This record gives sequence, C-alpha cells and structure tokens, in this order.
Amino acid sequence: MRLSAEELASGRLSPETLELAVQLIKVNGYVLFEEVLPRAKVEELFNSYVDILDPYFEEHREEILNPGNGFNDGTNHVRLYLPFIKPFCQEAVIANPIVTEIIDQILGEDCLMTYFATNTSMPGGKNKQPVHADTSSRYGNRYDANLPIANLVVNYPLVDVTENNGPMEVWPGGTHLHPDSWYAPNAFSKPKLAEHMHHIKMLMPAGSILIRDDRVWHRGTPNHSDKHRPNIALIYSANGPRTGSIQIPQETYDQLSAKAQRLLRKELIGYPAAEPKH
Ligand SMILES: O=C(O)CCC(=O)C(=O)O
Repeated sequence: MRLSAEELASGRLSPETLELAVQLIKVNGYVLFEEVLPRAKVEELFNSYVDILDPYFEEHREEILNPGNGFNDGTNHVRLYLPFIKPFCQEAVIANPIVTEIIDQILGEDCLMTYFATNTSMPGGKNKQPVHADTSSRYGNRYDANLPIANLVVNYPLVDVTENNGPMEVWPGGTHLHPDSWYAPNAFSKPKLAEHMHHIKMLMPAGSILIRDDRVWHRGTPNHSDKHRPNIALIYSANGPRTGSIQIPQETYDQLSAKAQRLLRKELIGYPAAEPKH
C-alpha cells in the first residue's frame, strides 16, 4: 500500500492505516508500504552497504558460494550480518515509528530487536532457493495448533526490486497460519506443496518497508541484472529469555532513542561493533 502525503511527512501512520496493517499481517502474513524512506537516504545506505559487501565477498567468495552453505546452491544469495554502525543503525532503520507502532501492537510494547542483517541476491545466480519459512516449530511435532506471531521480519529494499533483479517470492494468505508442528524439519516438503500454490513476486520500490510474519513461506530468486539487490533484514521478537547477539558500543547505545534502547536492551551492549560476517 501507499501511505498518504500526511503519513509520509509526519513519519507516522494514521490510526486507520495502523489497524489495517496489523490486520493484514495477521490475516495475509505481511504488509508492504511502498517507497517510505527518501531516495537520498536509501542511496546512502546502498553505497555504504556495497562498501562493506564487495570486499567481504571477494575475501570469502569460496565459502559463500559453497553449495553446502545454506540456500546458496547456485543462487548467489548472501546473508551478511551488519556491524552496528552508522548509517545502518540510524533510527529511521532500527526504530522507525511506522514499524514500531505495528510491532508494539502485535508483539507487545516490551518486544525486542534480535537480528540485524541483510539478504542480497547477487548478479549471476542461476537457481531459486528452496521455498522456506524463516523459523522452525517451537514445540517440534508436539503441538498441532497455530501459535501467536513471535517474530516479525522487516525488510528495507535498497534498490528498486523488479522482475529482473531477483525479487523474493512469497506464498501469502495462510502459510503463516499452520499448526506449529508444520514448521518442524520433518513436516511435509514446502517446496513440493509450494509448486501447486499461489505465490507472488515481491516487487517494490527502493525504500519500501515490508513487514512479515517469519513463518510466511518464501524464497530468493536469481538476479539477472548487473547490480546487487540487497534487502536490509531486521527481526523483532516478542519478549522472552534471550542471549543477545548484536554487539553495540556503549557510546552508540547511549545516543539511541529511548525506544531503540528498549528494543535492544538484551543485546551485547558495551561491545565493539562486530565486523561484517555471513
Ligand atoms: O531474496 C531475499 O531477500 C530473501 C532471501 C531468503 O529468504 C534467504 O536467504 O533466506
């Protein structure tokens, strides 16, 4: 959906849009707000990202493209954890009010930010990823009802995502509503079922915001352009026991807004920003 001029100018959702977005995530598995971050901000993020991705990729090419490495069998997809530094850790990315109002309603105001990374479809890929959910079941095979949403993935595309540059494909409408046991590793094959199910290509302009239940089935597709197609990928989670993993220098944490500090309170505060890693 497109936000109104007032919503874009204020950076806040109207009560009606907020309610609609929450319901869409619950019923359809995701909501997409098109073209929210200003182009100049997105370009700065893209350029800074490429500055760390390119040298990292050159150094680790063999490992990253190794067919045994996750979903990278000929897909040329890279998952890169981001260092907690500017411009990546700016408030418009980590605690954007458009996002936080929604996650607070769905996950509770004591929710956490638990993941700070990117997914990039690099040029030259040949294969699609297997269809997957970004989570596993909570109770293995033991629970045969759907559970409340526990994690929301937030993606910010840093380029226009088109048919040609490796759009994520998504199976909306119900793949997040299965019994918990259906997300267990020995559940029936998602790729087999997915071939016969409705799916869409997530085409979106740079600077859009995609918020999705992490159980929604999806896959990365190959990028036929000559330019990286990165999505920033953050995860917000319902509060619960957590051993933090995002390293945040104390001075950086002290300068964050109260909301960002609350979201990140269980992470590794007082640690140097980590180097990028896949
Ligand atoms: O293309 C994307 O951004 C999604 C990639 C993905 O789902 C994955 O690497 O697990």
